[in-house]
Amino acid sequence: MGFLDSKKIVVTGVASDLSIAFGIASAMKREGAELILTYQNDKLKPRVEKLGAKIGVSEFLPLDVANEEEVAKTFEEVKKTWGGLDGLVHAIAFAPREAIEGRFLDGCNKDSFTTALQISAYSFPLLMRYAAPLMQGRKAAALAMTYLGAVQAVPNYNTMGVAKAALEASVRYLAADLGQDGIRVNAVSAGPIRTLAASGIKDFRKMLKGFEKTAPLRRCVTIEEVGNTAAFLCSDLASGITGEITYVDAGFNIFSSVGVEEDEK
Ligand code: 0WD
Repeated sequence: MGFLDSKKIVVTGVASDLSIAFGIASAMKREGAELILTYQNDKLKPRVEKLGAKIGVSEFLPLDVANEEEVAKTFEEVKKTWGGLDGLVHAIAFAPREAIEGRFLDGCNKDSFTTALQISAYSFPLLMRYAAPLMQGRKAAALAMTYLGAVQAVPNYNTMGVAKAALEASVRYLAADLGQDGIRVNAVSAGPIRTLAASGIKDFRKMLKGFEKTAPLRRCVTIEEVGNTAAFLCSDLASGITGEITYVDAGFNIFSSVGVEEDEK
């Protein structure tokens, strides 16, 4: 018996075995959930199918959040397959390279800003527009992935930080809106983890080193730890929690290094 037994959950954003979404899917599967994994394009399809097979998942659907027609079709397929939906995991982010390096204003133009906001933030309410009708009356839950750069100015994170702020606000507005339908909406704010997306952020390694020195637990977090928290938040164990941003970051966000000598940091 797992705490997600008989829950039917769509997980987006599995791109490699380092992906946070892979940690989430593994934890959810272990706790008894039935999963559909989505893949962004045909090139990624075989890779996602292989990763699914590793954890006993055999249902896959295409989903590029830049294409609303495809989003609509994907949820039609979910309806055909399951009749309804108990959970949705949004683990998707993208920003053009110039928007996640150097000085904020140098890389922030109309195109990079619009793309980052569309793919990384708007996509969550977009998915929920199609998912929510399938989630009615089922104690369903949705979850998004965010980062500290939403609430603090983190070097190089730049326009992605603006997108994550919009994503976190969307979590609260969706929670307020969908609570009356019994749908909960939360986010996990994870500490930095080396993944494909993270490798696009300038000086990411340096960030990891600084993080390990400063975080109260003196280490980084793993996709397994994020996965366990995500599984809990999507389960009935978290039935009283909605609209929350839960930090899984070894305590980094609560600590201020003001007053710590430079060589101790
Ligand atoms: O340190 C980190 N890695 C953190 C990541 C710390 C805190 C939060 N996050 C967030 C990310 O911002 C993202 O929202 O977690 C989520 C998952 O990120 P990840 O696991 O770090 O990244 P990755 O394994 O690269 O998966 C993100 C995936 C894409 O992978 P690639 O590497 O191919 O860009 O997002 C998907 C894609 O599979 N994706 C899309 N899916 C559908 N439609 C789209 C799209 N248009 N664009 C990207």
